Amino acid sequence: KLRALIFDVDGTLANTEQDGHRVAFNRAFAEAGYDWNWSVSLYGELLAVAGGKERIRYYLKQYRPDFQPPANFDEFIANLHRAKTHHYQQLIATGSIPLRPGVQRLIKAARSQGIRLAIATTTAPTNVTALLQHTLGDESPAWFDLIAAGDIVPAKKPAPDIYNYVLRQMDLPPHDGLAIEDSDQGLIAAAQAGITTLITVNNYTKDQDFPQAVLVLNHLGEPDQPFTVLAGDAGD
Ligand code: XBP
Ligand code: MG
Repeated sequence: KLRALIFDVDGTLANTEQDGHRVAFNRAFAEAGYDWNWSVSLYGELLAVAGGKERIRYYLKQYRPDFQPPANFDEFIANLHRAKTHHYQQLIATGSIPLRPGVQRLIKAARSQGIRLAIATTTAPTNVTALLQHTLGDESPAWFDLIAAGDIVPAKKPAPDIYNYVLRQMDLPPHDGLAIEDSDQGLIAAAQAGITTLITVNNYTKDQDFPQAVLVLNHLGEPDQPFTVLAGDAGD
């Protein structure tokens, strides 16, 4: 029996990457005096690494081989990332990034049927509450039994750690939950934790492969905007 929905955030609840996180990274870099500008297509490549701090490190190593890392490199990255989080929250506060189709409907339907809700994401916890509050209202973070986010586990997706953490904290057997993800890395994380996973693709993930997904949709759908099944069995 389905007892819980476990949502990914970025790319799943909302298309936050291109116009949210990417822009926030660029603002933080410019503010710190660096000419590192992440284009829409470069950012697509950088999304191979989950986690903002991890992504900045990867970028410097792969694309800025001449960059001389300061002695306190961890602190340097943490400071840049803190500035990025600040810019991200300012962007979210403008309300320019809406929830994807069907997200609000599904969350409300689950609540009314007593299905538990949780979040399993790589992004910082404050980014999750900011997005929920600006799209679903100030009370909405409390609708979730658990918001598992960011550095709460040492290994980010595609490691299963964040999903295992959610299962443990909710005392939930994996087969009682359904994960909703948008990316191959999120799918690998959830599947390794033994959780059935539904994928809703977006522009950054539409060409990825989702062999372990129970269902792949273009989005979750609304009455006036039906979803399309891209792979899997809609269960007739
Ligand atoms: C997506 C990510 C995050 C965001 C940036 O996470 O990989 O790193 O791109 O957020 P998910 P931070 O799809 O699991 O929600 O800079 O806060 O890491
Ligand atoms: Mg995602």
